[in-house]
Amino acid sequence: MRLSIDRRLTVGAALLAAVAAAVPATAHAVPAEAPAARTTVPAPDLDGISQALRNTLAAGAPGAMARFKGPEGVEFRSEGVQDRTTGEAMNPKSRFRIGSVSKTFSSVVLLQLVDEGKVKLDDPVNAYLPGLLPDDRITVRHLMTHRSGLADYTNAMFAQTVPGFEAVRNKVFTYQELVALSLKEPRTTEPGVSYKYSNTNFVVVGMIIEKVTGHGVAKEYGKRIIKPLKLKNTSYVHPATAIKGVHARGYLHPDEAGAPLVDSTEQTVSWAQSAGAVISNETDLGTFMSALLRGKLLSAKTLEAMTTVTPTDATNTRHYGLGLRRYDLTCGTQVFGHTGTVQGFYTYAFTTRDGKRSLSAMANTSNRGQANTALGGTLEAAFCGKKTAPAVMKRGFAPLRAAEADLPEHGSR
Ligand code: HEL
Repeated sequence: MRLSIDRRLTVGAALLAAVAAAVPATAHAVPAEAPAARTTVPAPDLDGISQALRNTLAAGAPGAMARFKGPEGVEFRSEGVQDRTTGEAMNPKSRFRIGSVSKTFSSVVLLQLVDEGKVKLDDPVNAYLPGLLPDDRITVRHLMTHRSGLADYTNAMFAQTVPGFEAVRNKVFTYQELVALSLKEPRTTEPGVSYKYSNTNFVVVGMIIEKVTGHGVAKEYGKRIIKPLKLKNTSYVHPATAIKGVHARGYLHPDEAGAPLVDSTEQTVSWAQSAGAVISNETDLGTFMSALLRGKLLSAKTLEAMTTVTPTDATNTRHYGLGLRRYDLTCGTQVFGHTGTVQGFYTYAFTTRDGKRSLSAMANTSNRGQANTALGGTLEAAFCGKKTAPAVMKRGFAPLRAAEADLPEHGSR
């Protein structure tokens, strides 16, 4: 049966949502039936990365780029433009908004505070922020694993894409205002019971960082991550609206088919803050994820906690740890990192568990599921290499690429 792409995404998303609801809320451990990760990683398919970028453009992105670093060195690939007005080609060194990849930065800071004995993962959030949450059972770990049940206020905020964005693009929120927006809505689950992605969790993580250190997250990201790793192109920018230096412009797709793209480059990102307001570039993201998984930022104990995952949907190929995703690719390679969606920008930043191979990819568009799915193809090409024969069916792994199975690769949060 042939379905339109939009219809296929809708059907796929509905199917994933239905099966995800059936995923049991297991303890914080990898399920017993999960197969072992493959230990040898195939050589990257660099042409495959370029093809995935071209597919991203064909799906509506003005530009897209990727950086792969492995034992053989660094490779950059780019397609299309980073500025639709000037026609400037996408520059692989350019800065861009990384959205929720910022959650991994917030998690590292929080876990360093755990390493220093200043925060305990299983303490109630209210022990650090008395009276903030209406339930003393919600712990710091629940926030970081998206199991708090705190509603994601951005669902209502961006129910209508462009009006929602324009209403907040120059707005400055306090953390408390964002939490209040969440608490106006019913909670989604009992604390700890099931995974439900919510930006609110990482707004509260930012508040804990601020309370425990006495500093805003910008200072803590700087001191603990950006300076030690010499990330020259990474900064937390809030509430200033510009992306400084050489950067890609971001283009938001309106909900209405055929409507012109909205240049969404400048915004406060105040609706996200510690959940999503970092600006970076592909090199810095690769350096960051690789250093993190190599154990350069955290103790072995907190890194183990961060990389201990539970499934986020019933495909058993997508998982979440503490502010960190694990994707199990079709060839059996497991990669850790995060994805990001902020108006005008899609990001993927992933690395192998040993930190020796990393892939960062971005497209300067958003609200275009097909483009995000196509960009996700860079991961398969980078970490699974050339596809020479149909994938062998393995227990617990998706037998086909999502596109081949009529499912979105990134269909659920
Ligand atoms: S959503 C996600 C991604 N995360 C979450 C966070 C982030 N980004 C947001 O919450 C932005 C949502 C609105 C984005 C906007 C668009 O596409 O630009 N969409 C609409 O307005 C739709 N009406 C789970 C996908 C993640 O990968 O972690 O980043």
